[in-house]
Amino acid sequence: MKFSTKAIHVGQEPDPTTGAVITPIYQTSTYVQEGIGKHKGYEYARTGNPTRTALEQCLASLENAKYGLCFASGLAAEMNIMYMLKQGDHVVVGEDVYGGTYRLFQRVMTKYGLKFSFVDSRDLSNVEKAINKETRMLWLETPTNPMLQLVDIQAATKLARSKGLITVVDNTFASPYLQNPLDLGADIVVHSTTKYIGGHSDVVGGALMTSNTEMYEELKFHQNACGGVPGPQDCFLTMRGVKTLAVRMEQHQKNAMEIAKLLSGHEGLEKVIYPGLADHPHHELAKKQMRGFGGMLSIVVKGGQDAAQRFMTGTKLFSLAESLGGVESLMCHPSTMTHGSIPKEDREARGITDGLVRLSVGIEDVEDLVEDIKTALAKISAVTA
Ligand code: P1T
Repeated sequence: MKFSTKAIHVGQEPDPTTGAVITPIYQTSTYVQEGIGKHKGYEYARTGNPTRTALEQCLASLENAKYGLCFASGLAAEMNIMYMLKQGDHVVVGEDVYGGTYRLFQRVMTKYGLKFSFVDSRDLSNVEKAINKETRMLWLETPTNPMLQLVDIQAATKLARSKGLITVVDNTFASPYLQNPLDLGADIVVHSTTKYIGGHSDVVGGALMTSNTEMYEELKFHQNACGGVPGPQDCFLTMRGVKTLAVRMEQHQKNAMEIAKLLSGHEGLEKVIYPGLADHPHHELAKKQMRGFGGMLSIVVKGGQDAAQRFMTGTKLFSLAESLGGVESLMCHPSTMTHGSIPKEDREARGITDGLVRLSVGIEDVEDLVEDIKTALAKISAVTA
């Protein structure tokens, strides 16, 4: 079965009781048992809920995985993976990750005796050097948030496997429509479903997928034992969103390419970062491991925060807001918003300067988006000229 068909049908057979075409919201916390141990597969809704099961099966199919598990947020999914580790374990992390991921690892998990090395994973020799006898996991994001760097998943997982490490790939930016890390050797893929999978900026959620039965059993045990599960309404909304993922992603990336071309070489900008541009350092890798270049791009505005501010408040359609991947276009200022929890020095060393603006290009009519960006660009150049 092909991607769009899976998104619309897997896990979503008509409801056996009523024939409802759409999986109902099973708004219940518990299920009646006919006798001790005699039930229809569901006992208590933290452990399982049919609306959630449908979403878990659907999302697993989109990542070509055997198993899927859903959570209350992307960070709850990440936390569930952290429960696989124990005191003293070490994780090598590709350093350009979502600020909340950095905060979870560095400010929460270190309290429990886990250790993290943040390295530039574009060069895998940095990963190799950081591995020690306590290392258990390699954690990667690709493309990264917000610098849109790519990591060669196949080469990274080969290295990790040779050292006995679990490889986790956060696939939020690409979405399963554009990239399937498990097919390239990763053990676990994680998503903030709040983003492209949900797609409408109306629900927060997370998911992880794996084909490794042993890992799944452990992760499933922790999902129930630790409890960061989503409610059935949230699962319903996410499933409603995911049905159109393919058509949305096509439009997101078509629009993003147009905007990237418009921005490229503009006198008010220092840099335009989009994997679809031939001058992106990982353009060839993007063509190899992804099926498209996605809807995210970042720019560095000349003139620092003031100029970035003029650009970001000069638009009418692009709204200044955290998050990404919804149908509407958004802009964000990573150094003060999504990556504000990273110390300034570390942030700037990674290129997250005060002039950096991240764009989540929506699926509005591209002509309107182009006009909007042109107006905002005029606001920077009017001052820098
Ligand atoms: O927000 P939540 O659903 O908990 O997902 C966390 C998360 C995980 N991974 C990546 C790559 C992410 O981008 C995020 C959340 N990111 C934003 C809110 C943002 O604006 O970048």
